[in-house]
Amino acid sequence: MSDATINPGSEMPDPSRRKFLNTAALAGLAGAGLSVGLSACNKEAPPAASAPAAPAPAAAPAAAHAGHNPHLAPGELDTYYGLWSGGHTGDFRVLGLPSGREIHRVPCFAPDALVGWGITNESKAVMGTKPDGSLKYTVADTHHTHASYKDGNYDGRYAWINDKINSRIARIRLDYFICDKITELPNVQGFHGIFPDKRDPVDPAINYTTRVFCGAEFHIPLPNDGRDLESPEKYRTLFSCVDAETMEVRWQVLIDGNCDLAATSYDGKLAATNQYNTEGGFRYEGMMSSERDSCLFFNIARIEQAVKDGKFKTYGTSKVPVVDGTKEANADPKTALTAYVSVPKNPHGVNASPDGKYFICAGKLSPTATVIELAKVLEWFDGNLPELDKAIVAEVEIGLGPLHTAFDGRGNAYTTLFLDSQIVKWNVDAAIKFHAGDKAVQYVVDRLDVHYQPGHINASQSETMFADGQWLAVGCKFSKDRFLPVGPLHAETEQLVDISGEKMVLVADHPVRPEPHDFIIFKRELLSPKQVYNLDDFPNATKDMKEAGIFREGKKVTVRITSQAPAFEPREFKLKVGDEVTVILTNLDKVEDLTHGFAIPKYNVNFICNPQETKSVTFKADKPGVYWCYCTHFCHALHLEMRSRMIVEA
Ligand code: CUK
Repeated sequence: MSDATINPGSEMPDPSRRKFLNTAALAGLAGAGLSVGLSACNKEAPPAASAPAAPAPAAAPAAAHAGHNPHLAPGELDTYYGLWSGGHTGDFRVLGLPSGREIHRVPCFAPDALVGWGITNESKAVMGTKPDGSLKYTVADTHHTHASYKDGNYDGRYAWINDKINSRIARIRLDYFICDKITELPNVQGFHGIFPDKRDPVDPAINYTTRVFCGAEFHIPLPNDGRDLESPEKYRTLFSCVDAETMEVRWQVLIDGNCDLAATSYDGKLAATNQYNTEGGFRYEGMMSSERDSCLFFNIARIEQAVKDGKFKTYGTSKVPVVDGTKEANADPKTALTAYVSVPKNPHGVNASPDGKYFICAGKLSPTATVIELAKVLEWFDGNLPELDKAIVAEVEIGLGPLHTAFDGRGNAYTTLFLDSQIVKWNVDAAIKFHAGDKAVQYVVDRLDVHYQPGHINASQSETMFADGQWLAVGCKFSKDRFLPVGPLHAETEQLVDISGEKMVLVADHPVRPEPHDFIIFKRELLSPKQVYNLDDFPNATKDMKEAGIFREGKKVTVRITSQAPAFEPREFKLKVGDEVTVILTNLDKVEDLTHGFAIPKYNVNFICNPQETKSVTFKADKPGVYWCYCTHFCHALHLEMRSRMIVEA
């Protein structure tokens, strides 16, 4: 077991505050400042006046290096994409960087009035419905978003995002920037960490993502059907593997403790989750009673072999195979499916370094970062490392409340310090040397004040083998005085930092609607989105406006409508009260950016149809009268005249 080591040479902002978090003092964690500091992520404690300390003076803002001006001239395009989670808006956002401009929002888990997500039949089929046809869920809480890989870089196929509230994973197609599949994970609650694999652990030809790993945070009785409510020892969590193509759950692992964030190795062999509640506590005092928790590693090839060999159980109505990854069942390294590396107190965040060598866990309640060498974890699985914790090659103090870590590809790590409201830049190799005993080594390179209480952090290409060390963004949970006041709900600040030099330079503040957590940033060349759909992709398309019209089978009525600026076809259609109506709209316009909307007053219908796209809605004609269906998306000089008269006869 390694003890945290202190770098005497590193500049610490306030040594007395740092002491507060020393292990002995942690018993008194209920102290207001600390519980508030930690609350932004867990949303438990109410913000108190003591929250962020008096704002420290901002780092010189306009001192960007030459060539690193984040401000683009009108018409200039960004050089990076940023894919952002939307938090409890339930959406997925696309930013351009370095400008920080929000370009797009992709609705996933929650309805969206612009797109008609949750209104159209196609989106409802993705979101999931109850037997009466209404949406199964209308709330969500997205935290983490990651994209598919090939050869250690993003390949532009997919992104995935989690919904913590209802344990769902959504896939976003990055050609059209639409959510095309959502899967609800069985027998888990609080699905939080998510990470795609980067290649297959066994087959070298599969050098791209085929699995997505999902960690569940909250422990519950298994199955959670009313049994074992007061038997805490029976509460469990599962780690799940979802197939990247089919989006079906391939397998799950029963574990000790819980899951928080997730990471995967570049060789495809390992996935991991940090664990902050190995105690299985129900309240925070219980969740933080141990001095150390874990970073739990999964041996993917062995797990899949165990599933093949039929060594699994199922729970409740789920048919997903669940293998046993508990400590007791995996004591022998040579057959173990899992390995529990110890990490100080309630760690948060586990991040893979771009050189493929290390996973780094941030301490959260411990002021440390723990560096775990993956080669040594594999050695343990091979029976060649007698003590698993010898895989820890550094455990060094970096500041108060470390949460997430990004990389620049030059050997440096950048970790958010939630309580210190700082980013600390530290050198991984130097930290390893320091930990090994060379106390003269300075591993802390730089510190930067951010505004305020940072959570996630990421750098350009940081989660690939091609980290380019140019830009870094940090999601600050409190923004207080950074923007014009707009009442009690503040925006969050996504701050942009130039990391191309030795010193970090804060270059911009961007307000974002609450509240994104995680994001990735990558070069724009890695994506090639399409701007116009293909009519043939939609089996229900009306390919010619001559095929438009009303088709009746008893009370079931199908209205095939086409749009071509500035007219819908047909220009009017007649229904009878009691009809079950399906309107199928095909946008025949081929011009890029020529989107139409389709709204029906009083019928709660509005959705958009992009060029060459087809969408449908189904409703009951229950109100007699005249209803002007109109185009909601500005399309033409005669946009206001673009209507179709829906007549409902009594
Ligand atoms: S968690 Cu929120 S700041 Cu959900 Cu990724 Cu760490």
